[in-house]
Amino acid sequence: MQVNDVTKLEIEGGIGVITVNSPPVNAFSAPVRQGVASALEQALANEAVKAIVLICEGRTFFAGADISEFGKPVIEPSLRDMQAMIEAASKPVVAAIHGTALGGGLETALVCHYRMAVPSARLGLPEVNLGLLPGAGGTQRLPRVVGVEKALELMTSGRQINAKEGLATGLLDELADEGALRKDAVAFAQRIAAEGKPLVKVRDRSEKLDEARANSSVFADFRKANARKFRGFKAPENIIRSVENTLSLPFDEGMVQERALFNELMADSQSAALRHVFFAERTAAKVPDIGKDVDILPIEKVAVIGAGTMGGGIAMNFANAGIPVVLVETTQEALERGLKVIRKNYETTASKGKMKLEDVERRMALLQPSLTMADVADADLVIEAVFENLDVKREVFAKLDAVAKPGAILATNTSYLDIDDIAAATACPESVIGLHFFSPANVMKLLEIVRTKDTAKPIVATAGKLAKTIGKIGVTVGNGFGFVGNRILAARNAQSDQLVLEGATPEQVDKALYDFGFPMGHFQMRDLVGLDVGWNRETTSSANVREILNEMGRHGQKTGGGYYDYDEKRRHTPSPVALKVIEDFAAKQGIARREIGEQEILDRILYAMVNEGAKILEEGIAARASDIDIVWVTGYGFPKYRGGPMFWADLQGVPQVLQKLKTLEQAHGDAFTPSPLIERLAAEGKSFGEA
Ligand code: 3H9
Repeated sequence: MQVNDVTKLEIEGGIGVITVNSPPVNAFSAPVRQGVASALEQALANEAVKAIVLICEGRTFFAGADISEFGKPVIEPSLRDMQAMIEAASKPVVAAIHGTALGGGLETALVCHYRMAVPSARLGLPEVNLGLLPGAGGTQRLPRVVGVEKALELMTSGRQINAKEGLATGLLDELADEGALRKDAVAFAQRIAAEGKPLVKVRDRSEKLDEARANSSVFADFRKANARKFRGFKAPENIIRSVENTLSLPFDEGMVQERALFNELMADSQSAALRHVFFAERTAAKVPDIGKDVDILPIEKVAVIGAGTMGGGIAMNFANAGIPVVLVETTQEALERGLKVIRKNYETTASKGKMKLEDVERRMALLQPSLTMADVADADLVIEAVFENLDVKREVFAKLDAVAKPGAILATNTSYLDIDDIAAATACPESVIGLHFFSPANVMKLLEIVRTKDTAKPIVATAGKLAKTIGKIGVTVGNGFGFVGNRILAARNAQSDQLVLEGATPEQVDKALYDFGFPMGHFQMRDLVGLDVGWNRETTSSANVREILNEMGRHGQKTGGGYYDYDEKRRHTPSPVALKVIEDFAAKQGIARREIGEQEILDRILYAMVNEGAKILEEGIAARASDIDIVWVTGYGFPKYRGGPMFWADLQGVPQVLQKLKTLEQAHGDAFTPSPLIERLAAEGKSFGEA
C-alpha cells in the first residue's frame, strides 16, 4: 500500500515492511519523515503485523537529514519526533541497511530495536564535515553502543565503517546476504517476533558508559591527541562536550543539551561554510555547457611522459584505479629512479597497513616503463609531465601528435603555461586539455581541468569523469595565466613579498596566515618546497629577495636555511641572515620599513586574493565563485571552515569588500583597484555566489 509519494507499507508473513524510495539518497525530507511516521502508525494499528522492517529502495539507506532543508522552518514531524515514535513502538522495529546509513540515517537505525545490514553497507556520522554534531540522538546513543572512545573517534572524524566492523562493535545485530536484504530482514523480524525478543532501546543501555567512567582521563586524552587535527574547527569540541554529558546526565537531559550544542553549531558561520563546500564540491562536477548528452570517451590505457615527482605521482593515480600506464622517460636511469620512488611510496603505505603487499605488486605490474615515445600509441590518454618550459613542452606535443592514436586525449600538466601555445604544436588542438595535478599528485584531491578555446566537449566531459574515477575533485577552468589556483596564489605571494619589504617579518606573515587557518604560512611553504624551484642559476640577477637567498645557497629547508634557519631536525627559527637580506633589499628599493600589524597583513593578502578571484570570474576562467572556493580549499589549504576565498568575501558582504578595496587601493596601489565585477555586484545588491 502506498502511504505517500515516497513511502509504502506492505505486510508480508506478519511483518510490516516500510519501504522508502526518495532519490537520490533517501535523505529525511519532510515527505520521508511524514511517510515513515504514518506507515508506522498504520503498522502498529494493524493486528496482523507482529514486527516491522524499515528499509529503503535505490542506492542507499537514509543518507541523513535533508541538508537543503537546513535553516528553513521545520515541517512536522521533526526527525526527532519521528524517531521517538519508532523507539516507543509497541512492536519490534528492524532497520534493514544497504548503501550508506549516514547521519540522521544511522541515528534512525539507532532508535530501531534491531539493526541488520548487507556486507557492503557502510555506517557513519559525518555531521562533523558539515560543521555540525549528530543532532538526532547520535551523540547520546552511539557511545551507549560502541563505547565512548570509539564514538568520539567516529563522530569527530566522520569516518564510515563497514558492516563487518559494525557487527564487531555491536552497531549491527546481524548481517544479511548481499542482494537478499529484504528477505533476510523479514525472516529476522519474524524470528524476533516468534521468540518474543525484547524491544531493545539503546537509550536504556549503560554498560559501555560504566566502562568509560572507570577511565577518568578519556576526554582529556582525546582532546590532547587530536588538538592539531581539530585546530580551528568548532564542531569536534561540541561533539566531545555532548558525549561527556552521557556520563553525567540522564538520557533525556543529555538530549536537551545535544540540541543546544547542535543549534549553536548550526547558527555558526563555520557550518554554513562547510555546507557550502559540500554542495560546491558537487556543483563543480557540473560544467555549465556540458550536458549528459556529451559523449564520454573510454579510458582504458594511459601514458605519462616524464617519471619525475609529478609524472610518477600522476601515474600512481591510474594504477590505483586499475588502469594500465605506460611511463615514458628519456633515460634508463631516470626511469628506474621514478619507478623506485613509486614502489617506495606504495611500500610505505603497505607498511602502515593501509594496503596489502600483493596490491603493491599488482599496481607496479600496471606500470609499463618505456624509453620510446612510440609506446604511447595505444593509450587513450597521454599526460605530459616534463620540465615546465614552453619549448620543451611544445616539442613533446609535436612528437605526441605523430605517435598518439587518432582521437587520443593529449593532456599537459603545466601549472602556468598557455595551453593554446602548447596545443598549437599539434594538428589536433581540439584533443588537447590541461590536467593540472597538485603535488604530491597521488595524494592531493584537486585536479584543475583546463579547457582551451578549442578543447572538444567530449574531452572535457571525459576529464571530469576521469577525475571521479581516480578519486579527485575535478574543477573545470579556462586557460589563462596560472588558471584559477596559481593565479590567486600569485596575488597572495605578491602581497606577502611586499609586506616583508615594508616592515613585516616572514614569521609575522606566516603567523597571520596560520592563525587564519592555513596549515602553514607562505614563507614556510616556500622553504619547504625549495626556493630554487623555478630559479635559474644562469639568469639570476638579484632582482628580488628570493633570488638573492638562492644566490647565497639558501634554497630552503633542504639547505638548512631560506627565509628561516633550520636545525638538523628541520625545526625553524627566525633568520637574522634572511632579515638582513630583506632590509638591505628594501633600502635599495627605497622602501621605508615600518611596524605592520596582523590585521593589515591579513587584509592585504585576503582582499588581494578576493579581487583576483573576482577578475577570474569576470573573465570566465572560473564558471562560478564556488569553483574558485573548491580550488583553494582542496588544493591550497584555505581553511575549509571558512568556505573558500569567495565565500569568505560573501560573509564580509560585497559592499564591504568594495569599500575595503578602495581604501587599500589608496594606500597600496593598483593591486587593489576593485574588479569591475565587484563594482557591479555591489550596485546590484548581489553576492559572489549569485554572480
Ligand atoms: C544530519 O543528518 C543531521 C542530523 O544529525 C541531525 C538533524 C537534526 N541532503 O554525493 P552524491 C544530494 S546532517 C540533501 O553526488 P554519491 C547531493 O547534493 C546529514 N541532499 O552521491 C547530490 O545532489 P545533486 C548527514 C543530499 O553516491 C545527490 O544527493 N549526512 C544529501 O557519490 C547525490 O549525492 C551526510 O552528511 C543530504 N543529506 O554519495 C551525508 N546527501 O545530484 C552526505 C546527498 O543535485 N551525503 N545529497 O548534486 C553523502 O555523503 C553522499 O551524498 C552519499 C552518496 C555517500 C550519501
